[in-house]
Amino acid sequence: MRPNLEKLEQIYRRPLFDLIGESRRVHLEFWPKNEVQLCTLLSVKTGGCSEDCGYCSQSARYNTGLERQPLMTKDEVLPVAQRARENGSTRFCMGAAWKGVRDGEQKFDQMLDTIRSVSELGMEVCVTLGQLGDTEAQKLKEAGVTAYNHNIDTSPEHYAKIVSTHTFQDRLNTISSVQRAGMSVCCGGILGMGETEVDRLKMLEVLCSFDPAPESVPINCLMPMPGTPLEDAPPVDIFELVRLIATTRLVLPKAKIRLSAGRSLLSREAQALCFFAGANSVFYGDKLLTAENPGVDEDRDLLETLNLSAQSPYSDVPKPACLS
Ligand code: SAM
Ligand code: DTB
Ligand code: SF4
Repeated sequence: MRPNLEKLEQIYRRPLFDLIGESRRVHLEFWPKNEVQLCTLLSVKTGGCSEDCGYCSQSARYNTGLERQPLMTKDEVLPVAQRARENGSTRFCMGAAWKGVRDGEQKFDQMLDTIRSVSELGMEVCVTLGQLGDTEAQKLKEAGVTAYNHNIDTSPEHYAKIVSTHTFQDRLNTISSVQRAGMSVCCGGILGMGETEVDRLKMLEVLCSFDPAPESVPINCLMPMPGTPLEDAPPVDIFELVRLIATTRLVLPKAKIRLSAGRSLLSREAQALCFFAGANSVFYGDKLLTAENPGVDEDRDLLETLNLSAQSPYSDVPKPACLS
């Protein structure tokens, strides 16, 4: 389904209980098992980024007090990935504070080497390294990347108010390279950057135009970072978040919808409503890239209370002992 803005608005503006009732029905049709995908994030290169994304603690343009960390070695990354797997994560996502990567660069070769080793652990491997072209995408795919995360973050119109060092079209070009290489696309955005609800639906309209459709859609709520232009942005209204999740579930029924950054700012009840409306994936582990996330124990307790279980990626990968 490729809904236009008018159709998306019609869905989004339905009475709340009609909307989430319908999204729950569709959710159960495509995802009948009451499961949530657990993904662990690791920032493999932190801070000092050339870009000026107004929400990001890692931009070198702002004094955010963040300590920079150079690219982690394979030997540093592997134990973290192993622990994530033992904790029940089925997707491991490595993020780097880069504008992008180019074939031939030492840092790209180092990443490829790390990816090859991580992919042997049997988890889905996702990376988010910024801009890339066809050659880089092909090499990442060959190294074992299953999904590439590259968010469009907001509407095409609002994007230029948040970032000036690259364009919305640059983001789309990278996504096209990822698709040509045959990797899954993980693409979503951030709520709470001063955009309107219509901007959010315009972002969703773009996501719906992707061919193939995005395999996963992270929905982040802005975590205001001290020192960034958006440090004082007000929190996202929970019912607006729930409406967007429900609308996304209805128009992208097969996507994993990841309740992403900002979960530590939501109550257990608010998160429950998001899962009911169609979210079926989270970042799992005490830390996102630089910001905090609910603790593993807290999340285990929440999932148990809501009778949700961890989703397995490939049926032939044995479940870690702690979950069997
Ligand atoms: N540098 C790469 C890029 O920009 O694609 C990868 C890392 S970047 C930190 C990945 C995504 O994290 C961003 O596109 C944005 O959606 C999300 N993000 C970053 N800072 C955030 C914040 N303060 N609150 C919510 N989401 C954030
Ligand atoms: C995504 O959509 N959210 C993640 C992941 N993709 C890379 C990143 C969230 C970052 C939150 C802020 C931080 O930790 O600095
Ligand atoms: Fe750099 Fe990515 Fe942060 Fe933008 S979002 S400043 S590209 S790390």
